[in-house]
Amino acid sequence: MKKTLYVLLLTVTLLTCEKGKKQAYLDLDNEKRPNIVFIMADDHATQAISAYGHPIGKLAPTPNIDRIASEGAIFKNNFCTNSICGPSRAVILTGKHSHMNGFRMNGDRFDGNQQTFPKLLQKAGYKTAMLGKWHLHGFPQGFDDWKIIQDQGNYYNPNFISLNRQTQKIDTTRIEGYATDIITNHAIKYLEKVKNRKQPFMLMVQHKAPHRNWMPALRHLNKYDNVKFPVPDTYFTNHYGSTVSKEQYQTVYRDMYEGHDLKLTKEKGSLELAHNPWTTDFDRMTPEQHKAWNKAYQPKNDAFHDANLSGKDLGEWKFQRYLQEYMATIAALDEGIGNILDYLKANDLDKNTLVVYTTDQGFYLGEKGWFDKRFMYEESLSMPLLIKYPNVIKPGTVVTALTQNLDFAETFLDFSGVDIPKDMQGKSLKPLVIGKIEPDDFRDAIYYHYYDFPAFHMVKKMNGIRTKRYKLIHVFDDINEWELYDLKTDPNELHNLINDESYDEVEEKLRKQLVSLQKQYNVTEKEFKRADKEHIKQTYKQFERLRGKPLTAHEH
Ligand code: SGN
Ligand code: CA
Repeated sequence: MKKTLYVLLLTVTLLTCEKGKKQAYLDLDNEKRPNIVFIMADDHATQAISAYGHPIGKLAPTPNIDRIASEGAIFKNNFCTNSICGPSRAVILTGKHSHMNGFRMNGDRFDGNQQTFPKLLQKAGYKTAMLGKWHLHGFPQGFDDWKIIQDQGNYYNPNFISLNRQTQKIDTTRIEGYATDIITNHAIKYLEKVKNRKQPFMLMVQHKAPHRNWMPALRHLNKYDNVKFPVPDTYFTNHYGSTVSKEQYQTVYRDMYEGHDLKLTKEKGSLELAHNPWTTDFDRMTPEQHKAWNKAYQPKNDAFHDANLSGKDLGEWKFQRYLQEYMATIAALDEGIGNILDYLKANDLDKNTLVVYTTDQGFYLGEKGWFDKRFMYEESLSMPLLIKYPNVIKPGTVVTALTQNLDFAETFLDFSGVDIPKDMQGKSLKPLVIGKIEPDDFRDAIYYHYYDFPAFHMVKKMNGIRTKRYKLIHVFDDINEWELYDLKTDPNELHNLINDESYDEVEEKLRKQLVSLQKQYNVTEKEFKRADKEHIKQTYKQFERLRGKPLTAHEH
């Protein structure tokens, strides 16, 4: 009897403790459905977010983005399925790989009639809104409110497109100001509108920043002029062992257009931009904005002309100008996120709102000599992901499991108590962030598939698999080459081990895993279609011509 009583008492105590613990961080059952604020940048590298601890991020901190990590969770192994803008957005909306949602590369058109998580949330009673960069062509569906920037959009005085509810016609309006600030203001206005509603809301805030060609806000034009960013060890490299790496057109010191990308002038004393192959924001600026720009840039451009750099010095100078502008463009983004977080808190919305920060894919900040994305190497495969949801996600949570943008839709549905459709291909991250599943039990490997060739930067089509330790890449268009990397011994992916016999067993296992993932995700032969040879040749020529003549002769 005594013993039974003891066991009963123990059980009750354990249950109470377990319940207490659950109430603190684990149990959502009694919670109201959360609002969701999904904030997404464009091309924001993890190296450039101080919460990720990279030396670049430390030199140009992002304190507001970091708040999401310190108040919630940071994902250390989050990856995209296809490292390019439109496709990543389509994967996020649908929870399906590119070949299943039909948006394989930027030129494609998103079939807006298909199932997306905003539509499912809307059906479940959420108010939904989409503000900022859409980049899927066509107009957003599944949103009660939307206002999007036209195509890639502009940093200065951008055009916004929205639906006029009265006339049912599309309105295009030029809004004066800086894109990041305008999008932030739209977001805050939206929060103001919905804050007292009973219905939960899901707001997508999608910035243009820090997409090429990097243009900071006027108040930040000189922000990092005196900061010297660390030049990556791999900045000057001959890409031994990787043809696809050799044949790209995204090398900082060869492919950045002097005027367009680096904002250099033709010569000392001149205000006229050097090589600038297509029109940019400068044509949209008001005379006052242009004046402020020139005032900030002319002294530094003149100093550049005086220095008369060449060779590696010029290459390193270009790296500094690139990083200074890229990081200064991020400054307004971080401020805007701070404003949104402050607004949520001041209006008592923070407790019941899940805030997410991410971007469409990773980006090179000079690693391997590059800018842009597309490759399956770490810098462009990785995606930042930070999530906070007070009282549910424990502050300071670090998630090391292999996760993907493929999982976002499922995660939002799960947190909102909406059934995850069977045809979605990712997995909810909810059990991971609330500590209900061990990182190693979540997923063994991720699948990657890139299609956008021949196109900007000439990165050939490739697919592959990444496990916790290894990466196997198959470049299947133009050439037919396999690459194998051991991320533990070679984190910079400089030594292709595909012909190293000591890795034969690893390779065999990875090839099998790749085949099985392709089966699991329904990847058929059709996805390996190669481009026409003549078309490839002509596109190489077209981009070769666009490279223009560098200001000072330099070769590497
Ligand atoms: C533009 C950029 C490219 C970039 C693509 C795709 N050139 O064409 O550098 O790779 O967008 O970017 S630019 O000089 O016009 O900026 S994406 O993020 O939209 O996929
Ligand atoms: Ca992008």
